[in-house]
Amino acid sequence: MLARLHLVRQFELSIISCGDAGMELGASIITLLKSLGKEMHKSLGINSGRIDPDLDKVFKKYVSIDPDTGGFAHDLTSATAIAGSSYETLNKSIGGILPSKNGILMITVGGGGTGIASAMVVLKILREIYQQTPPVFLLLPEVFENSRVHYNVSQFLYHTVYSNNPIGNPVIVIDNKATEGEYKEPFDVVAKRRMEIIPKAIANLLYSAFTKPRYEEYNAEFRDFSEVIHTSGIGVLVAKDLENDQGELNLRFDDILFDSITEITSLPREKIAEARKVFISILNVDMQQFQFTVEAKKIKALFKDTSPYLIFADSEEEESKRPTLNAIVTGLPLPPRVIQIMKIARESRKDMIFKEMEGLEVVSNLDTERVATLEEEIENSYLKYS
Ligand SMILES: Nc1nc2c(ncn2[C@@H]2O[C@H](COP(=O)(O)OP(=O)(O)OP(=O)(O)O)[C@@H](O)[C@H]2O)c(=O)[nH]1
Ligand SMILES: [Mg+2]
Repeated sequence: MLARLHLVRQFELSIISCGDAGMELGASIITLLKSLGKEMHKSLGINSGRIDPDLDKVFKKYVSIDPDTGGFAHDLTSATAIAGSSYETLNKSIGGILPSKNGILMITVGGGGTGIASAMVVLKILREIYQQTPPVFLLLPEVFENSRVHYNVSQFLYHTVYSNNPIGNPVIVIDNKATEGEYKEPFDVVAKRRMEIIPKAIANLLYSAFTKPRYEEYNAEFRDFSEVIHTSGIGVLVAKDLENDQGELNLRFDDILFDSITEITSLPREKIAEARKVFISILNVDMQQFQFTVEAKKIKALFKDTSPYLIFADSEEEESKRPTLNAIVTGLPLPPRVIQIMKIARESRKDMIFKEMEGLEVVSNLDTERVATLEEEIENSYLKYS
């Protein structure tokens, strides 16, 4: 195989983080990248309430859509009305943080009222004024969380991905749902762990995309990463340690990757193989050439319509150089996990949803009948895949 020339570009990333969870994720990504020697110069935090001094140090710009409220208790109706009135303020701040043509812009958000409402305004501004539809990293709620959060996330996914005329941003979902190994742990422990693992995975992926590969044959880079995260539809973020607590390595990359995506999406293997784009970074693995070649080939053979971009690299972390596999897989068939969230939202909030929709500016152009049949439609379209 002919190795192409690997160009290590200048690192240029802008991030817009909405709501408490979105800002926490964004702040950790920025801080981690800085510790890896990749400084970000353009970032915007959006929240309600006054700025948290610790976060203020991290974000270059901050907008509060309502300084007098500490949050909207996940209420999308009130948050949407207020976020909409911040259109001009947000527009000014967004104009100042956009990256150049070669840079990457990304958005982070959780399912709260402030986060989802302001993210919807941000996406509107980016599309209307700047003709951009950057990727959104969306934190999905655990199944027993407040139904409002499920409703917010459903609304967001509907408008960005599933409606007849979607805004069109790729949505890369990251999940609060406990994995098999986590079911016995309390939710706050799992939730806290997510806030550590997710930013770390995103930082690692970005770091890899902008760094020199260890092997020239597996030399995924910035433009591949950019292509993958800009592929429309639903994507997932994979974050796996390859070493267990006893220091044993698991090098079955294909199983690790597929099991992890199955856990997040509930999609079966053959459906995951239909993903349109895949970027995989394997960091800090020290192994014989023939082994990684075999493993890499296995991964490449597993995806039907795409050949994954793959990079083996070393991080510049000072303390622990843990072997890790991180990936972003985009353009997936409709994940059952998304249907589950829409179902929870609909079952518990059907009446509320219709009442709320009457007052919602952002969704006022929604066809209510269509929303009512959305779940059924989605299930039917899912049948194709099951
Ligand atoms: N894993 C994890 N998830 C969190 C955490 N905080 C919030 N979330 C997720 O984000 C959702 C709530 O979003 P927030 O970001 O707190 O809400 P907000 O955007 O500030 O909006 P308000 O409702 O107005 O406060 C929760 O239902 C969780 O799913 C956290 O510390 N860890
Ligand atoms: Mg909040």
